[in-house]
Amino acid sequence: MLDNVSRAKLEALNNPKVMAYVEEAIKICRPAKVTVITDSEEDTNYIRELAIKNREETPLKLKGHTIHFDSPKDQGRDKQHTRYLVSKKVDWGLDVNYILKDEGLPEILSIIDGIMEGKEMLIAFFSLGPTNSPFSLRAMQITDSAYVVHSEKILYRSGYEEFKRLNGSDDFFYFLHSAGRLVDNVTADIDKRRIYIDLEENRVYTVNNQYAGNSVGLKKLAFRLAIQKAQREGWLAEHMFLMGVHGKPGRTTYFAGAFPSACGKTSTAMLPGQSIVGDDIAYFRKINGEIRAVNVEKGIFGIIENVNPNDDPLIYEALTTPREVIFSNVLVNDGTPYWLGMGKEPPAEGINFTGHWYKGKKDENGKEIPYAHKNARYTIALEELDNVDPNLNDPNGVPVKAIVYGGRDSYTTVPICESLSWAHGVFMGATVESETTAATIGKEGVRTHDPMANKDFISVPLATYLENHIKFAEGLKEVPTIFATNYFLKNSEGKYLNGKLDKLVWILWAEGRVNGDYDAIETPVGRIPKYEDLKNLFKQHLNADYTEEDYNEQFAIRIAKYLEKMDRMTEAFSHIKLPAAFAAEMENQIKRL
Ligand code: SPV
Ligand code: MN
Repeated sequence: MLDNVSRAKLEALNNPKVMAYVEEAIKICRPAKVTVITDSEEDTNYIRELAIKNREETPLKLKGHTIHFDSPKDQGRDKQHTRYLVSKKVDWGLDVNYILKDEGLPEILSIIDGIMEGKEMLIAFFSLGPTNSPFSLRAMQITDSAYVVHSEKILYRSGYEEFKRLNGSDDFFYFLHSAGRLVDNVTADIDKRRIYIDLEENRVYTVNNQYAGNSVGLKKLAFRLAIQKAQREGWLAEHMFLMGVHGKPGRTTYFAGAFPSACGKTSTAMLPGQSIVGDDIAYFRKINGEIRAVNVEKGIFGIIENVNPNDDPLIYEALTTPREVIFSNVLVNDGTPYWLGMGKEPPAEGINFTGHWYKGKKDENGKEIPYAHKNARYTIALEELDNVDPNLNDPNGVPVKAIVYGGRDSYTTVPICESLSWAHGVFMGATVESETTAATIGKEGVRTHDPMANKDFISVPLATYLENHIKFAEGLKEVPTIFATNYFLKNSEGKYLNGKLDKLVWILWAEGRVNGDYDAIETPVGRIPKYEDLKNLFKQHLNADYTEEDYNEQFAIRIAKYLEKMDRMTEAFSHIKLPAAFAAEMENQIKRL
């Protein structure tokens, strides 16, 4: 089963724990064949070709483009079946989905028993973060899906050599995945989909799924393990983009930003004229009195809806020219992908996530099926983009000068606001609210409280997590400035008050603030821009007239709404013992209002 080539590749790692995991996985999953993937181009090509041979991916017309479909029932993160495997009951002050090991382990082991019969097991190694870096962690992925390894080859740095550097250490994450029984190339036994995360052993089992948010171990599954490790070791793992903001020629100010899914995170990191380091997950450490951060990934698994030449010209260009891209759950007609909001009429039929699709096709509930899924995505390496930041792979990361927290709030918070202090900024981040979107399975548009846009992933008690954030600024020579944004403010008639590119102005204003270019107005909720500065930025960067009426409507402090929000927050935090510094921020905010 394990042929001589693969055995030799494993033995070269000289790592007993790797060997033990592999032997155990083979014993339980019983694959027909086992292949070890190293960092070589030859091995990456093997994966690209296997994904096509297996029919997990189909080539499209443009060179390097492929399409992958997930089951209609596997189009987002499955929160209900994503659970922590724990030895004893947990109470983290969050809505935590867990299962006791006594029950969960036998269940998952019985589901994966023989699950790879007749299939090929792939064993691949990755680095979470740049290679040769003090920030980075190592991960081993075992899966029967070439699509999963292909996605990981695009999204993460290969880490076979990093495992060699580990020198036998057991300090790595381990992910065991199986897409399970496939019918028409998609997972058939969705009712047995399970995603079990063992924080005590740093290992994850995920089965009967293909959607990358469920299957790709290195994304949100590794992220949960990293949050706990960070907590223990005094650094931060965050659901954040990293970008270089260039407010003046020759000036780069690095920003990090946390936004719930589908709240403008990628499009902020991709703003015209700026440079992208990462769009989803970052690790932060204090080095010589400053905060530095790396992108855990080197690619984007992005929402494709509304990527069009006007709103996201850079991504649109990348997705419509030859290069390596995996499209998922879009419509394909004659080898060409079509997605929602691309600014082009789709054809009346084609292949989509429901098989053959035609205009007017209905699902089992009689609801019309859209031609592409709302959570359809693209997977692309950052190096494929012209705006990639030159320091993407710097092992020492980039210096972070500002952190932005963004929610989706129709009626309350102003478009941009600077915190009064680091602790006040942590408070701003911890009180992010957002209306739910298609990135998770379930009802859309429900208002949820989403601390640091991280509620789905925080794997430690919320109070400890907040305390870790507050403490992180201790001993710094220069403390980053924290801002809160809201791109989704509406007027009383329910119309959005801002255009999609207005966020460029908010971010450039924040960059100017960090560099001492602008004064600000102090309000009960933080510091807001002065009208004149925004007017100039709108003119200079968007060639738009920003009127005083616009400003007054957008930056009015809606006191009654803010107080309602504070009531919701008081309730949300009522069941946990808040760190004193955080509780004080909350109290003072209410007093000021
Ligand atoms: C998100 O939903 O926050 C994503 C995509 O970044 S997923 O991989 O599904 O987590
Ligand atoms: Mn995300």
